[in-house]
Amino acid sequence: MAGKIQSLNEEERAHLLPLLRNAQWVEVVGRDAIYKEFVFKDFNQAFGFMSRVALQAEKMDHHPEWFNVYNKVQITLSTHDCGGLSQRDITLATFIDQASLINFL
Ligand code: H2B
Repeated sequence: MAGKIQSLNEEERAHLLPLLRNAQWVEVVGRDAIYKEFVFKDFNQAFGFMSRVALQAEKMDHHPEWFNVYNKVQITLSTHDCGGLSQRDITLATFIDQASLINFL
């Protein structure tokens, strides 16, 4: 493992959490994590999205907690190695938001 991953500090949170909220990510109650629900046209689009996210997650060695039924994908991001939100969650959330738009280009 490449060094101990740090939880986001107060300054980083003050800056980043409003931006994430603007992008429809919400803070999970009772846990240092963020959550967002994605709805696609059908299962094919949802699973295409999940495939892109899965490849990126594996590349980053940072994995989402997620749940899929048909066209809906619910995602929770947190860093188990630090017991809360880290920069890796922000990086993955940014990728996920980009990946979710591909069907609409
Ligand atoms: N994913 C997430 N979301 N948080 C982690 O702390 C994490 C991970 N750690 N994927 C990685 C794998 C770690 O367990 C392995 C051993 O590198």
